[in-house]
Amino acid sequence: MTRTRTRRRGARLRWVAWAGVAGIAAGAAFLAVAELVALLVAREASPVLAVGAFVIDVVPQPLKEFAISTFGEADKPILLAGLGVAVVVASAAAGVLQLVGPPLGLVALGLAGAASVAATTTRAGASGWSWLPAVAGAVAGVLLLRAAVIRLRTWRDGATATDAAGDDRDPRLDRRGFLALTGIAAASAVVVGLGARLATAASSSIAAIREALRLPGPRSVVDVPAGAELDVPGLSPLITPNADFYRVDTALTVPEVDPSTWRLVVDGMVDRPIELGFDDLVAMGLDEYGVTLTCVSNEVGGDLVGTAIWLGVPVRDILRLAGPRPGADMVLSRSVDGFTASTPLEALTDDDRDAILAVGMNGEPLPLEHGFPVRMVVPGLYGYVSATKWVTRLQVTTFADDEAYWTPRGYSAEAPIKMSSRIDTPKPGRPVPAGPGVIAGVAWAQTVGIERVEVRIDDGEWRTATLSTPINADTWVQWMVDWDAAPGTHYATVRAVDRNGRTQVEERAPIAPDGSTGWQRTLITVT
Ligand SMILES: Nc1nc2c(c(=O)[nH]1)N[C@H]1C(S)=C(S)[C@@H](COP(=O)(O)O)O[C@H]1N2
Ligand SMILES: [Mo]
Repeated sequence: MTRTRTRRRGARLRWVAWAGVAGIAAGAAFLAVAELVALLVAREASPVLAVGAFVIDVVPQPLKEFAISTFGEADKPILLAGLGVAVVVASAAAGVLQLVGPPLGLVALGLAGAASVAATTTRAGASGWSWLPAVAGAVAGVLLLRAAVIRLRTWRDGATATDAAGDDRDPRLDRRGFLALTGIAAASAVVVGLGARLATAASSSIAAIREALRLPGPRSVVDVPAGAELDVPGLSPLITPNADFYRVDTALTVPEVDPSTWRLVVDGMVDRPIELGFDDLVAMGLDEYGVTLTCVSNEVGGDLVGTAIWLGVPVRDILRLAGPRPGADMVLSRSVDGFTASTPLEALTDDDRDAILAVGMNGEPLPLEHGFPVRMVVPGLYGYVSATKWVTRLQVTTFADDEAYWTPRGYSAEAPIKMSSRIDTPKPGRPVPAGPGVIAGVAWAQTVGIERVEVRIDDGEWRTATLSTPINADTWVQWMVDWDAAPGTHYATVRAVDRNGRTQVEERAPIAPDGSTGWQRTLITVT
């Protein structure tokens, strides 16, 4: 008796497990068909990546910051792996639902399709066909799940019927049909796997293309003056090595852009829309520019800031070829992945501001994650309104007519970098020995330049720090003060004054909507 019940429960579990397998096969078919259709008609509309990108877009900025600080560069692979697990579990659940309560499994797949369509079509850079991959995938998934579970049910009914005499169907046929169907779905999943593999291979081939790329030497180099770098252990280097340069973007996978097919379109409110290739750009002549890039998400004391020697061509020279029309006041730069930035036209045409299209960074072609092959760099403007990586289009327009990626997400359409200063050493939580020591860090006020940095220990007098000789007004300076560290705990506070005589804002402001303010105050333990 007990044995029979156990066996029956075991048998029931077996059908549930097969239903789960059918669901996973249907999920795989969904993705396989969607990827295939995406490849053919709408490359940007891969549901997995679109849903991942959607998650990135809807996640609030503080959570993004948390992900970046916790997982670092692995934040995106972790998101993808999490999505993968969720897809498998949800697909299996849809299969079981379809077995025990049809058509709930089909409804679940339909809802997944609708969610994918929402993600792919609202994605920046969505084309007119962006809905198709998810719809085709959902249809394939629904048809497969329906057919598989019908076969599973007849297989089950046949196998469990006590009297099969009245049934002329051979349960083995349904079993075979079920396994064949799920097998085909599994084969489709292999197609997706192969596709992913190919994409990976393509990305490494872009890496190889970048490795092989030889940029012409610069016509002019950045003059790094003597005394530009202070020698203090723990102080940020004057030039941030590429490997240590902060990375911030919304790209789930690093876009793969081949310089030989890269085009830059300059259009919108211009007299002559133009199109340039990579060689055309390089042929305009490359010069070096020292610029400190800053992210609007940089908290006071944060590390989303770095200085590089960029190699590039002034944006004004390119805009001049197209001839911006009167009335235009903004350039909407667009990346291959749909990211956009709104930069005041005037900041790009100003002869006194070195806004560039950069192809090189610290003596190398741009690293892939920093925008290979071409990105914008504009001194004095936060990255999200100026530093478009993998840039392919400059649309001359107006702030009234167009808005960029971050504007509807709570950030200002225009955002000059706010002057700030940072203490690099001593670090909080790292006690220093009593006696003579050094407090040092960096300070920036792009386009204006730092005049003075002042440091206060506890409630003492403000003391003027020694500054490194600046490269130019667009790069940060290093600063240091000697101090005689008395045992105990102390607060060090830093503030900067720019060359216009303005003092760094003391009042604390959050990063949204246009950048943080406040003086960094750090706790130092002296033992
Ligand atoms: N295509 C693209 N470009 C982009 C972004 C992005 O999300 N996508 N983020 C911008 C932001 S917010 C910043 S701060 C800088 C960061 O550049 P980095 O990653 O090279 O340091 O890139 C800008 N360019
Ligand atoms: Mo940023």
